[in-house]
Amino acid sequence: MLQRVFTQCMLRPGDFEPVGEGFKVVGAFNPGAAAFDDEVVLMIRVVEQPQQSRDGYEPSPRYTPQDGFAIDWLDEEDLEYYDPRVFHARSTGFKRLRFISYLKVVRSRDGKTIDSLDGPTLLPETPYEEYGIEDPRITKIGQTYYITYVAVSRHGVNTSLMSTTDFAHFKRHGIIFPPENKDVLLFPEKIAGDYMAMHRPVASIRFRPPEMWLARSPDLIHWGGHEQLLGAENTFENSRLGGGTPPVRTERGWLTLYHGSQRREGDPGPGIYSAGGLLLDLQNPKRILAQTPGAIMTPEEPFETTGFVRDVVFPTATVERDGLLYVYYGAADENTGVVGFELDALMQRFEKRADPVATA
Ligand code: MAN
Repeated sequence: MLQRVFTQCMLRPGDFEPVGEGFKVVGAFNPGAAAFDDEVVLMIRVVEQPQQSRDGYEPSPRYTPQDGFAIDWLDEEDLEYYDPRVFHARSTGFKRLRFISYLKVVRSRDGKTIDSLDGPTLLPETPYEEYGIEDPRITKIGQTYYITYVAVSRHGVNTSLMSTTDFAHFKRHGIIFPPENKDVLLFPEKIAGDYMAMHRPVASIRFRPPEMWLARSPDLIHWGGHEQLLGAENTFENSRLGGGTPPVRTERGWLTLYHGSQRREGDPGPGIYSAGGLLLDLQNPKRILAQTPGAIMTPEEPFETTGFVRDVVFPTATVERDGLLYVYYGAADENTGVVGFELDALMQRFEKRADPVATA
């Protein structure tokens, strides 16, 4: 592991009041983050669960602007319970989420502690968001902050886009990657004439664990030129792998951290989530120039090992401050953390790949 200069748990569910009547907050994690004025602005995924119970049934929430928070009651006898995040219905093979997520803007002056919790709350708006909006990633392009986020509904799990210049007013641009696609990270500038994104399609006919892909766009809305970037190669990512932090320009290439999940022997539930790093060619990000040979960050602290889903560190943003890379991340699908790494020490960790192009 890479030595952490500091680790700070910034937010826990108890820091937030629920928005849904009769709901409780069970998560405040997977933050988008960006330097804005002299501060760090974070967009937190806040997660709520219904408090009501009914004998023989389990509640699965949804939200629409017309009806507000609503609950569907699922027959307990039809459900399997191996994942704390979802119910699996035996009769249909379909899933429902056990919670609902939305986004909340908070601010920090020192990048480690929260000064203000009273930023805007962004709730689901469209039928494609009725089961929640999750996992925002922020990239500044020109003077605009673009936010990719995961939107969940009966139609599947897609990635949508919104933008802002002030973190007070947000414009929604709709779906940019249809179901199922998550972990979409925008590059901060055009490359060879196109905007670029990393994305993570999830196939239902699977030959390998999910992989990271690249795509290009003339306008951030229409995406094509899809190419595979990276598949699982290390043990820590043998169950799944996906983009983590939006790429930032360094002299040696685009620096981005990604997450991998390692399955536990004989356990169908979520695995152990750790993080690794990539350096991509500045002119042609399809070329992986270097990779950390294993994970640089793995669950260690109690707020990372114990929570809604145990053993998760899930990096979602980086901000550079005084030679340190501040890495913002979700911990145990419950809390928001930040670690500081020496940027130099991180860069020394990267190893050249034998063949930068062949990743299949
Ligand atoms: C997975 C997890 C959950 C998330 C759903 C839908 O089950 O990442 O946290 O809510 O997918 O995106």
